[in-house]
Amino acid sequence: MNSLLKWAVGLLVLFSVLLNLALIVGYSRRTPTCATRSVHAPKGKHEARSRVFADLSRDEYAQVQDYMLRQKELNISTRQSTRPDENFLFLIDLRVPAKSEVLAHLDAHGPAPRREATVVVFHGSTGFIKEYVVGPLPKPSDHRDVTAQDYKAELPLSARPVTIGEYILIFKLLEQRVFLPLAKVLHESFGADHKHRLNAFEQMPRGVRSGERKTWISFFRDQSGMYIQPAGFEVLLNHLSTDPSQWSVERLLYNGQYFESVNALLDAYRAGSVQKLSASPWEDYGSLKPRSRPLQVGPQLVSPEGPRYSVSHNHVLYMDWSFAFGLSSLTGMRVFDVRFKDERVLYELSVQEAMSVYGSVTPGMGMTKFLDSSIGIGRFAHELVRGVDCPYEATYVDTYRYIDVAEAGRYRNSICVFELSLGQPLRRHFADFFSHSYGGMVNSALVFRTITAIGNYDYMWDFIFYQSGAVEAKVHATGYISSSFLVAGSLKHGHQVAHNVLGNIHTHFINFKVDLDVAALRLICLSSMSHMSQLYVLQSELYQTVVVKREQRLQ
Ligand SMILES: *[C@@H]1O[C@H](CO)[C@@H](O)[C@H](O)[C@H]1NC(C)=O
Ligand SMILES: [Cu+2]
Repeated sequence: MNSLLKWAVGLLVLFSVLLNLALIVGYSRRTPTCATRSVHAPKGKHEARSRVFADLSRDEYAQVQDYMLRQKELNISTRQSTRPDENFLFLIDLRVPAKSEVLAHLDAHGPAPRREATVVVFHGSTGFIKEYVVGPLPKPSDHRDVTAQDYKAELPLSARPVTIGEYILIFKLLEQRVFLPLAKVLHESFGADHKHRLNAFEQMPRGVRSGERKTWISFFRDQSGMYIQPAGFEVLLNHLSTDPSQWSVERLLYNGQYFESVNALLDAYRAGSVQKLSASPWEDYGSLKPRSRPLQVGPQLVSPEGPRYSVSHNHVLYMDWSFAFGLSSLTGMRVFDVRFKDERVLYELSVQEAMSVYGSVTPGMGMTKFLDSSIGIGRFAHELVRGVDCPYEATYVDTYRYIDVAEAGRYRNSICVFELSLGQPLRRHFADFFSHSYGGMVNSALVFRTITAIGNYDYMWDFIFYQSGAVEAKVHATGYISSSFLVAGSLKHGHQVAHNVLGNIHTHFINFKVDLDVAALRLICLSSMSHMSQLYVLQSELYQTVVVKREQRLQ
């Protein structure tokens, strides 16, 4: 009897240990239920027909690439190191179907428009850029050249953006024809050597006349925040030819003085007829590491009953709102078929362009007008960091892109969606005259966000859907300012932000496309904003304050 009891107790203990283990393993795998599941079903239904706006999937990119490679007469290469004189498959992106076809599908239950891709090929062998439409997806069977129809002109190869393949050749040229012969100058002037490298940051446009391809390249110390670490050295590279042996360094700027060739600078330096710079120690003032520890964890966003929105494929439901979304590699994020209480209020709201125009006495920054869509805006929508870029509990969406690559890539968590409490009632009244009463309404809004880091700048793009029926398109810029080496006359074009560093004056222009479908909508749209880079090195709160104030004025 005694031994039987012992056995029973032993088995019970073993069973309880196993059960505990199973429960611990089971529960620790679950994410917190309060943020992932909604207590109430969303008001509307997800619209499957919204797929007409969906970006291409990884399979679709591969199908289009395969199709293009099968067209032997096009002789296309997909290597990332493709040379400028070869034919390179640069871009594959969704060809958004015509609005009339989409509306027939959405509203009149017409057939789904043909799903097609836009394909851009740099024909290095013939000297032209071509845009093709390839379809129908998923199994493409034909392509047509739409360059003449879409651009009303032939597009010369010189107008193409610089690809990885061309960068490889540019960096090789700089190494062999600039850094090597000038090693002593660069070491004595900037402390550059094998361990202390100089990085190139190029300016735009690449020339002043149509057909030119000449780029001023400014050099920066290879340290964190290189954009505010300028060395006093810039070169003008002519890289028009598809044969890199024909490229030439046409001018150089050293400490504010111009030279017509590398040899001319060398000779003047040796003869002592140039105002020499002497290397100062490299200081790490551009680091993003916090300067002090935060006091404690800040407030967090919590949805006790789960999210009040729902994301399915490329479609979002939120209270009275619904919309489809996508991300173009070139222009950036976009939403389509935006409905409020089932009524379409916007057919399209999309980012189109982010331009910045700079002033400087130095040629690099002085010439610069960045037209970011020419490099690609959506292309730089990288992973968003939970709890910093978006709230922890936000919904994160992956995107897939094909631009200047050998195969389509996945960009994890590059879009986030969340509902935000606005911290102020939508409306309220407290009656203290005649009678006493109070009525107030909590206010919150849905945020659809991407952040694109285009070189020095990080643009934080928000489309915000308010319960009042308003939509806001908003952008904040952060990251690093663009800077140049301080020379005589520089201070007319900005403010000094560090030793020998000028934060150049500049203006941002931001363009959105708004295709409004009803008159009743209150739409807040920023079309342009400007600011001067003032007395700060990192763009931070101060900068945001400036932007927010301007936004308020525009509203
Ligand atoms: C195709 O392009 C390669 C370079 O990528 C070239 O060597 C070859 O001659 C081309 N073939 C034809 C048929 O044009
Ligand atoms: Cu700026």
